Amino acid sequence: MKKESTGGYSINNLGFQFDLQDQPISAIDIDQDQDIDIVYGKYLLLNDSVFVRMDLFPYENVISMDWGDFDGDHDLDAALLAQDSIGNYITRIFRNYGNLNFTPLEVKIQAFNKNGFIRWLDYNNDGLLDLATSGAAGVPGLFIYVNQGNAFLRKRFFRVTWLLTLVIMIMTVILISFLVTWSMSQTETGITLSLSLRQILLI
Ligand SMILES: [Ca+2]
Ligand SMILES: [Ca+2]
Ligand SMILES: [Ca+2]
Repeated sequence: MKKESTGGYSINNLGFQFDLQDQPISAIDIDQDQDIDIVYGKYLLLNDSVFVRMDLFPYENVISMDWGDFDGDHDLDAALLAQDSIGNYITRIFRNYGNLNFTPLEVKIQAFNKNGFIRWLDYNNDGLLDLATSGAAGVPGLFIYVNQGNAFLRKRFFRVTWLLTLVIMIMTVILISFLVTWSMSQTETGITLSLSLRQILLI
């Protein structure tokens, strides 16, 4: 491990080289030994006096990753957006069974065809972590998978296009109201002019 010092920080080069330089980084105590470990993309750097690198997830490119105890068993589970070796985009929950055993859940989760983002959050404040993902499956969207307990997740989703449609509808209503008002004012002006002309002619 190389060390250098700069501006109050000391830099430790862990000495690892990776194929990709833009992978998400997490710092968690994955083996619960009180030492913080590092997850970089698909790799685990296990902190065991020195960092030991090992494969953790079966993907080449991890796009977004988050950790949360969605099943309440006091260990952190992973949610990933990733690409496999042939470029397929995958959204997956990996349940932590301990001893570095992470197993993908058989939960149908939206697969995207572009980059996205993933986060655990308690969407409905019921104490169970839900999963929020953004991505594009035809059109960009935000999806929330509501944790029903017993490791069962149900999908709900909000499409960006719905909001766009609502904005277009509101703007259309405003435009029609404006046109009707303008048309009525034109009609009233025409009547006024007509009456004025008639009055003039009568005079
Ligand atoms: Ca550890
Ligand atoms: Ca857990
Ligand atoms: Ca919840």
